[in-house]
Amino acid sequence: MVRKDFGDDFKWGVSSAAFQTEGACDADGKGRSIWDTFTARKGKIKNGHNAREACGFYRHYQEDIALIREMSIPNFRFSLSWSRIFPEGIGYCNTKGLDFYERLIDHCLEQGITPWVTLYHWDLPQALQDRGGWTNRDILDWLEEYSGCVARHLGDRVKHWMVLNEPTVFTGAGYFFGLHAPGLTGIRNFFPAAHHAALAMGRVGRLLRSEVPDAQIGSTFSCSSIHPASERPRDIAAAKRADALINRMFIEPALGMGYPTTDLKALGGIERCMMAGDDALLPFDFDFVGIQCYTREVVEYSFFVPYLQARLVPARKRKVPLVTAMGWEVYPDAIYEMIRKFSAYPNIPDLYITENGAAFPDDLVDGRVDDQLRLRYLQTHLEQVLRAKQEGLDVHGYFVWTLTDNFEWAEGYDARFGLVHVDFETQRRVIKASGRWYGDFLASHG
Ligand code: GCO
Repeated sequence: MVRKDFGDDFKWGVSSAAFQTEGACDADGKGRSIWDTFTARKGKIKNGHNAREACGFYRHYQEDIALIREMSIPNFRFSLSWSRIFPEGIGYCNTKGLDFYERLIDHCLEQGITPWVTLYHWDLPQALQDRGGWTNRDILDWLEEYSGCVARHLGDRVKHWMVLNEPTVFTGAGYFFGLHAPGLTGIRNFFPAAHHAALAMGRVGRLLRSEVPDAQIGSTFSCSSIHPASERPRDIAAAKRADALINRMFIEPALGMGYPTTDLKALGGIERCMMAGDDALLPFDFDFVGIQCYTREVVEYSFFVPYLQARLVPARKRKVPLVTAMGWEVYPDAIYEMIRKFSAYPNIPDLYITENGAAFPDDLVDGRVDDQLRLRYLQTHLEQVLRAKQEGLDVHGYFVWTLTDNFEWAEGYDARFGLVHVDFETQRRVIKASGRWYGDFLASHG
């Protein structure tokens, strides 16, 4: 497998997110986000870690862009911190915060790296959460104010935009399970948050299209290949419900198909959050869809799980040959299966893999990290992307998650996903063997 096999137009990149990397949590007038609040709460993050410093990307961005260049990676996906730009979420715009992104984007472009910007990667301004956050329909206006401002300032240079990162995860983990910020639980919070997130994609998509008419506009979706635990009809039906929730709930309304309520009756509740005319506001003709796939899930029927009546059988219990530090099964076919699944939608726009990667425990020995498991993970997943491409499926790019080891949400700093190792005491960076491999792969034109 060589780079050329993917074609000359295929977009290669690496992805990251503001809260996980920037640190500088109150520098230059930045406001607090729900993740600043959540990480300060006892028992929410493994080992009590927080992201006040993270990888110090706010100060080290030039060094990190030099690493991207060193690895010959042509595209860099990162997110903007809303509360850096609007400390209170709306109203006063903090030019120092905006200036940081101006510098970052200019520096990318000077170095020949194309910036891909995610508007919302989970760090909602706390001031807006105090007014209900995603459960309040006003979020659509708030998000529009912020997005319009950044599109007007950065749209002359940024031509690839993503509205949301993984709505399933931030509404599910943040507003149903309480495992992520803002730590709310129950369908009372989840359904309105989810419906507003679904509406946000269309609302902001239309805004970006008018502010930056020559931009490519997308949004990103988490997905996992879903396999029933057995051939028993009740496991097959359980897998179908899990698929509706995990893979279909946000992409289908965006494509104009509505929520997948036929296969997951419990989702009916979300329709009670709908106002007259919402049906027409949910769809948007995105230029691209980012799919983010790491693993598969095996699903069995469970009487005890409310609403879903299904549960995921943990990889460790299934005795699979290899799991990552997140406890996720290494199952490269999943990414192929997901490209197939998304390609099958009749009106699907261009597909990109906007995230794929793996956390493994790394050892820094004599200034090197020989992370063969991660290297192999990336190779085998890319082979599956190539397989999809060779079968004529429409996939246009691949972005590794992630550039540097960083703050992995509730897992803190233990789960290292980077192509680049970070010593969080000294902020020293070392390109791992996997990063060297990716760099050599990209530099050799086959
Ligand atoms: C996510 C994010 C990333 C994660 C990555 C590994 O979707 O969870 O986009 O922020 O760090 O997926 O879990």
